[in-house]
Amino acid sequence: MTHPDTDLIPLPRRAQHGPPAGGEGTTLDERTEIEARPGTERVARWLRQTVGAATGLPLAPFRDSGNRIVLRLDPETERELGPEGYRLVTDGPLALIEGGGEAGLFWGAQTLRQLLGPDAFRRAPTVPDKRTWPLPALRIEDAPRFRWRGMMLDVARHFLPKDGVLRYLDLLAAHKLNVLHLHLTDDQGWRIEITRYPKLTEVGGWRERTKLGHRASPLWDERPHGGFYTQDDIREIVAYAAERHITVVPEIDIPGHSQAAIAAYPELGNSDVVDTAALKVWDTWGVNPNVLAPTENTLRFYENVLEEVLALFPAPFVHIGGDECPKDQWRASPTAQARIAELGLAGEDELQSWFIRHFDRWLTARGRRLIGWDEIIEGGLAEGAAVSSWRGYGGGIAAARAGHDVVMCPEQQVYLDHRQHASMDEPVPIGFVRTLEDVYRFEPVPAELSGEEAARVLGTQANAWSEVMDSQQRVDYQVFPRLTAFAEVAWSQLPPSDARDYQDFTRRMTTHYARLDALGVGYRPPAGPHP
Ligand code: TNX
Repeated sequence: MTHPDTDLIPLPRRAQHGPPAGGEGTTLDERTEIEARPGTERVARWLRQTVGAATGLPLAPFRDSGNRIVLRLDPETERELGPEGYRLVTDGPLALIEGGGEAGLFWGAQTLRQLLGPDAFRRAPTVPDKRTWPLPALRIEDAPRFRWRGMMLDVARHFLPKDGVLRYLDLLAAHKLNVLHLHLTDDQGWRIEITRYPKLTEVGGWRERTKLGHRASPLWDERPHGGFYTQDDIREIVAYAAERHITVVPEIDIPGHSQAAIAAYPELGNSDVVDTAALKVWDTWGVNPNVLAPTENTLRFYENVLEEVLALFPAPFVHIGGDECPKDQWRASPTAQARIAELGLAGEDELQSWFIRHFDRWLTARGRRLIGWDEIIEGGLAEGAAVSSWRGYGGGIAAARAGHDVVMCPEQQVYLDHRQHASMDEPVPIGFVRTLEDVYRFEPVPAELSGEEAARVLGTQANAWSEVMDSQQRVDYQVFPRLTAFAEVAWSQLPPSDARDYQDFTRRMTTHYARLDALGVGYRPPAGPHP
């Protein structure tokens, strides 16, 4: 499999080392040029910007040096390994990367960076007289197991400024992950500028105070918290992601988790049951009773919101949440009950489906697809909808059997807000204990699915909820190194859980920690929190 001096993560599908299979190896130096064949210029630019900055090498466009990195798109690679597949060969003066598509080529460039050693992950050279950067002799053929390899960042509970999001896009790319799901709205904050409804961010983007620690904590910080992305910020995030072959999936959560929107526009709430004009952006955690009113006005409002969202995000999928929507207000509300009667629905669960189905049709008519948390199955799932299975595997299994696409993200396995160790010294001592090894042994496709059903599993996603992650430092600590193990699960063809070679993974992690150090990632140290 891999070789001690490469320690690639995620593991490639096939790697052969040393001559004759891999040729002699290649050394990058001041004369090394990049020969970018048609369609590969963006990857050449990325190499120049990152590897060029770290090494101080010019990596100039090809003229005729003889010593070069060749980038090309290759139809045969695409046939054999798909658009995200690549081959990488180092052979004397040539380091050749062939991509099935531009994405495959980009993942090949990520592998090349790992082969150069941890210092290739810095932003400037640290050894000024280091003039040569050897690549070992090898031949790699590689392609991902899943096409949805994602991470969700909850920027609603604690806002992560734009720079933090761009930094995470770089970290995802370094791990060959290709989906960033942005949880943009929740009870505690609305984080995306909507020009038609400015109060969503003026009012909904800020709260007066924040519950400290988990929801049972008796303390608040008594300081305002907030922030949001302007539409230009979003355009920048989406373009930066696209250059890294990452799709940004926006989430606008309905009909629950909506108190920040109701605080901004009280008519969105069930004002015949509660005084919605008195509601503020929520300062506590948990499941919130203040949900959207099932009115035409609410539908039009969110259509207008989504209109702006679609213009900003080219992703084929739009996430509409659908999770944790308590039905008590609908039960008590004459308006909601009248709506149930008028639509001939059996009850409040069907009212939730009515919301979801409406937006499924609305998105489908605009060439997009709806994805939602697994609660959207209850009361009947809209036709083309896909499901994020979070309450374990059950929702995903049911959805796959009913012919729906699924992204597996069971909270018991891949919720990165949950603690990594039983010790009370953990900075975030909440949830299930899920260690690095637990994540490494996570299997996204349940054995009980048939082949056809299993093909409905688009992939998998790790979710970083941010109730207790109030800074980039905390996010790094919770997310890493577990995201590294997750990335290998999402990309590599690993044996079944029990047979996975965790020891080999931890051996390769020794090198990978040095890469994360060079990138400035504040991961949880293997020995536990620092005193
Ligand atoms: C459940 S996952 C939630 C989130 C919380 C998370 C905390 C999901 C769809 N809902 O609102 O942040 O648990 O782990």
